[in-house]
Amino acid sequence: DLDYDAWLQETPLRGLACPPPLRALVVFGSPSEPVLETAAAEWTRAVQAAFGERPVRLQPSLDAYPDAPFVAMGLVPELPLGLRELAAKALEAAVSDDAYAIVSTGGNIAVVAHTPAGLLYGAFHLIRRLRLGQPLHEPCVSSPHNALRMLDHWDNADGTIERGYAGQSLFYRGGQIDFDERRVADYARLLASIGINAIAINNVNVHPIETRFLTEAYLPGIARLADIFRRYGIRLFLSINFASPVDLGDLPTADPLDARVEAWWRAAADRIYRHIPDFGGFLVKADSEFRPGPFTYGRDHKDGANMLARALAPHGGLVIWRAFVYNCLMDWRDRRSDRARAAYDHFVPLDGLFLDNVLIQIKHGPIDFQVREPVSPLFGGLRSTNVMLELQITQEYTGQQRDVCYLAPMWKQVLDFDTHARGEGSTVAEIARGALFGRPHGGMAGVANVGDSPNWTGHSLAQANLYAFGRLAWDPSLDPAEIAREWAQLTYGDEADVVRTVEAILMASWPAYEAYTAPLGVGFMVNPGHHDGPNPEGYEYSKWGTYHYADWRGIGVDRTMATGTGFTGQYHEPVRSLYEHLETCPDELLLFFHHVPYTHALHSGKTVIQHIYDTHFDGVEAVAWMIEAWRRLAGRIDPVRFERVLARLLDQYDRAVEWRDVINTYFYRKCGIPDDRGRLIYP
Ligand code: BDP
Repeated sequence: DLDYDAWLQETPLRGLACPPPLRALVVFGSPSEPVLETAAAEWTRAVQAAFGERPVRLQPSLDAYPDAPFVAMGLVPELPLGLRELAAKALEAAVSDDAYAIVSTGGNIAVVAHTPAGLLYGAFHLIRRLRLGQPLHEPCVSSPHNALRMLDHWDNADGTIERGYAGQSLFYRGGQIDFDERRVADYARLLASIGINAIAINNVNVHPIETRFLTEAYLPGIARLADIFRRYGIRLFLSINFASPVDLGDLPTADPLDARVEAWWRAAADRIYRHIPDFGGFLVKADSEFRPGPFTYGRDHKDGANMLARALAPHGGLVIWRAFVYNCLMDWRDRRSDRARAAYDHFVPLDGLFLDNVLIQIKHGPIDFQVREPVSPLFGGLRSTNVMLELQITQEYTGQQRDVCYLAPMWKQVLDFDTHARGEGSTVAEIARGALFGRPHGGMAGVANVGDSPNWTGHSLAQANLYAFGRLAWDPSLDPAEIAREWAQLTYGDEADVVRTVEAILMASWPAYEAYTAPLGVGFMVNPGHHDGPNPEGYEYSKWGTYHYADWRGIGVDRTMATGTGFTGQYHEPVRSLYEHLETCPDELLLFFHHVPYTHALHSGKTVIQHIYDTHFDGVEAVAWMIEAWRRLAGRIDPVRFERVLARLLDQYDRAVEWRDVINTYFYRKCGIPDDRGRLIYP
């Protein structure tokens, strides 16, 4: 199954002879360094796959170059003198330990870095060039934008995955740490190849079994997982249950200011580090959606996070504390209570009070991973606190990996969004990495979209989302279309028409999904619980705070300062005014910020209701086009992969039709305004 190799295909490169330097490999560095060995092994494997020839491993020597041309991989201090100077110079400007450079000397190619991890990323870069047919010799230097490039797994010990659409967990079965070592290693190499360097291996909703992960019963198994990821430069994190001291039966309280509780967590941290010396730290969902937290004891998030941070600090561990905190028992009749406000309202008053090894992980939007949301104003609100951007790679609200929905263009908009927190240029990308406010920690986390299905992600095209997440976490300046192209070529080979078509399908997919689902930023309208498929009032009269307020006159949530919930006031100017006023609010977010009559004219010139009708028809047409485009690739993609995607696209068509008809009919019946193209018939 070629899907298993994802973007690291091992098919021979047709019609190419092995370039001479690729016939030999010389590694400069301590041979006992596992990540360095991984780098060498990956390169060797890639060359062998491409040319059927295994590079000869030459013995490094500090005074003489080998006679034959070669590829070198080396840590700067271990390099022979001339090369060392060249390498040091190339890496001069690179601040990160994970940076690498490619330098070329007299026909040879050298991948150089300050750390083994840097070499691993450099090796994968060279592999990418090889598979993309790019010049191998070209000098370059690359340094990751984000220090933390992390995946959050929402895997449960029983093997299920919360919001998982690609089978069962790769790590657990039946309440035990139980995994296929080869599979996990193959997963780790996929992640390393896109620069991922951290992984939280269990769900943020921590159940009784995973609470026991902190005990001797589970730590040896977790340490075996950590061993595998370590070889690929990936540090392991655990999601923890804030009430662990109570739930494990050790203490009567989990009050963060109780000395016994702090001592308990210190002991827990010490125990973990005995098993996993490079353990990353804790990921915490507290006081959110019925999870326990410091509020139970009249304490706040700072008290909770700092207590855990003190336990981890002696070992260099981090606390990643989620900002996804809101009252999930809201009252829809109270227009002033607005879930969108919650994260900012909770965390901004605590700015500056968190310890230096705490990061606040913020979902990109203020609500919950909808197909369209504004960027969370909390990014511009915290100045003296480490933050991290949380994205959802798993397609909970974007088609559940039955529909294709390439999310990189959405993420790119988030990263480029200018908060104006320190004037123009205060982008989320600069804030998340910690640079804008000079913070010691920062990064990006994505909720993983993989499971044990043979192609990792259920929908093969959803692999592109995982790939793009890693590439953007490394370099947010990359263009999503280019990433799509790169992914398509690495995955399906270099036939131009195939690459172009796959890129076009991917790039059309998010707009299409948005078109046939909830309109104009209003969100939700999904079936409660599993969050898939249309249900216009599924959440309208429930407690979760996700309302659209549609009645016979109009729709949308008034979040203005003038007449609404005041949410717009959480943004800096000029963003605040942009969203506050109907005249300037971008169409795609209109219903997120304003309640308007169906006859309100958009900037596009259409009325809201006609826009809804039209986009829903257009969205279905877009899926029909994707099917046609994919079908034209028959015979040019291997049949297994071709049919698998085709089946998903055909299913998507039916789903899009259902969305279209349910949403359009709903609004038609609400307002009675006919479609000006006569496509709706009142039953
Ligand atoms: C929501 C999911 C829920 C998660 C929650 C979270 O529906 O399963 O537990 O987010 O992020 O999107 O904590």
